Amino acid sequence: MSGQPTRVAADGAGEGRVLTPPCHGDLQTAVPDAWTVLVVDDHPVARRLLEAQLEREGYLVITAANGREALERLSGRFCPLVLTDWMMPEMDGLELCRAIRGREWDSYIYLILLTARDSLDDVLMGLEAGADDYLVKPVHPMELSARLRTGRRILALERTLRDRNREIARLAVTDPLTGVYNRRYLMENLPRELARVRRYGHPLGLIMCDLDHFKEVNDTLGHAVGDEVLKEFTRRLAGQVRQGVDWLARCGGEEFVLVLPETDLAGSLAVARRLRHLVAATPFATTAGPVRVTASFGVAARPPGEADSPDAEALLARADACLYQAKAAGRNRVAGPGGR
Ligand code: GH3
Ligand code: MG
Ligand code: MG
Repeated sequence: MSGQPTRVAADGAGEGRVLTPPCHGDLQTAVPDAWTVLVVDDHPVARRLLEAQLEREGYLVITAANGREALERLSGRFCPLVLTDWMMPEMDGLELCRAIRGREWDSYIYLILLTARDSLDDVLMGLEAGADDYLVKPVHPMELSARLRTGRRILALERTLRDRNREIARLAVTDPLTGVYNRRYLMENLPRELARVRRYGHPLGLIMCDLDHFKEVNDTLGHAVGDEVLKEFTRRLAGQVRQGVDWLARCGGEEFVLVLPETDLAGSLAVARRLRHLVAATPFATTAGPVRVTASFGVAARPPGEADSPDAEALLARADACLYQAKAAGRNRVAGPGGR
């Protein structure tokens, strides 16, 4: 492994990989993926020595001459490891520790105080201020190296936990079969979307759709093929929505809701007609061969302005009533308010 820094991910560590500590006696081994260290010291010589050592070990090093400068650097570029002196003008290392702990960051910042102050009181005060580790100057390069490695181990662990929590949160609002949002997400987020558009007097469209005679697909071709049809159905729908604006939720077995913020009734009806065509026009490719599928669509919208402000339940009920009309009128069609 070369001592040169490798590519750095946005948060300063190597693409979310978990770092494994090197084996014993290997303390000078280069950092596997470049991690960024912010070195804070008011003494230019001390700063340069630390910088040289850490760069030799493969770290990407950023420097600052006091706490205030360090905070500036951190707000410009997130840095997971901070190695700071205590005694500095303008803002000392203790204040820096407190300031860092008092803010929200992208992820955890591992803080090491490196200072000439060596009394027990100092150590306790430093750790109390939020430092994760406390080193007394002069520190042996091998010890500094090992302490930073401890920091990386903790940061890697924190990152793994954060990724898992994110994944759990994502799974809690996702339908496992189709990958679109589930009913829980719909019921939590539709009121939020409605509150937002109401505040600005904007419209919001809702399309409820249901596959026609889907039970027959299951009965004749089997449940697994039915699943394939459901997946292809959501793929076709999802391919038509505006990325990052519209969203699709599965709210029942073969029933889906498409939420179209900033879209009025006419626009929502146009989208529904396009989707109906997109489903009916081309058979679905399945492992049992091509299957002809149609779906029915019920459309409702919150109009722009203040006049009509249905809540989520009311809007869903309107779309559902229209869907029922589309089914009753023969399926494979779109129905809106007033039979449009
Ligand atoms: P309609 O045109 O009136 O909507 O008729 P339909 O047959 O589509 O509606 P019905 O409500 O009678 O049947 C829905 C079927 O959807 C029955 C159920 O087994 C099936 N279904 C629900 N969830 C799933 C699923 O996850 N996978 C599969 N393969 N089938 C499902
Ligand atoms: Mg100093
Ligand atoms: Mg159905």
